[in-house]
Amino acid sequence: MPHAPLITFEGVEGAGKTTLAHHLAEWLRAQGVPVRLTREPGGSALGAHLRPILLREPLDAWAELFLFLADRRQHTLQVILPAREQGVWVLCDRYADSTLVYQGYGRGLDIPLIRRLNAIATDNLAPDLTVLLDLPVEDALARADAPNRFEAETLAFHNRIRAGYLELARTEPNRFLVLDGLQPLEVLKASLEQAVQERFLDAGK
Ligand code: Z5A
Repeated sequence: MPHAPLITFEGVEGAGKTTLAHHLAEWLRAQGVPVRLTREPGGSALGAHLRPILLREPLDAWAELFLFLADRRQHTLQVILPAREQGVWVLCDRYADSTLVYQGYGRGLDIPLIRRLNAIATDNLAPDLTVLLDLPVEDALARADAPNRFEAETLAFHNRIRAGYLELARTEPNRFLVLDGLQPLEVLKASLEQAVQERFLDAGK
């Protein structure tokens, strides 16, 4: 039996990832699809300890990278892989692409090295679909409900994040679904439902 899909949500802070991930979970459950909604950082028991450190404490860039990777490895092995093996779809608010763009494009750490470390942290697991909500960073940051230490970064930092995501999406057009995050929520929800219907639900009939 093929594994259940892993769908990840990415974008700058305040882009609307959490809102859309929750919507997709509800929409799938209403159709009888079993779903595990999770997030990074913080999706595992270890992650619950790491999340406040990662969002609040001043950290050296490499220390920050290693903590995000530790969170991902534990989350992948304890939560994501077991769910998929049981036929449960996994919807994850941020995953390995966040490390590539924030620690790579944002902090300037070595991107090929981050790819290799991500491969270890994810046990070579790649999302079946990545939903990228793209919009100008000024608009996204104005929406963010729960500010964290990344919000204090310069606009240039957040623009590197946006550009990094768009570059990743260009190199993997089949994996990424890029949505215009400035569109009204109802339009975004309908686009996502249609994409998931066509890519996974109709394909499985
Ligand atoms: N990070 C990292 O550096 N490296 C890594 O490997 C990982 C993460 C995994 C985690 O922050 C931080 O860790 C993150 C990157 C870094 N920081 N930054 N920047 P987080 O998990 O606490 O938060 P977040 O993921 O960055 O963002 P968020 O504030 O939770 O935003 P969001 O989930 O994208 O947006 P939202 O909560 O769904 O929506 C925000 C508000 O906008 C809300 O009131 C919505 O009702 C509203 N909204 C949403 N969509 C729309 C539309 N379309 N129109 C109008 N209003 C909307």
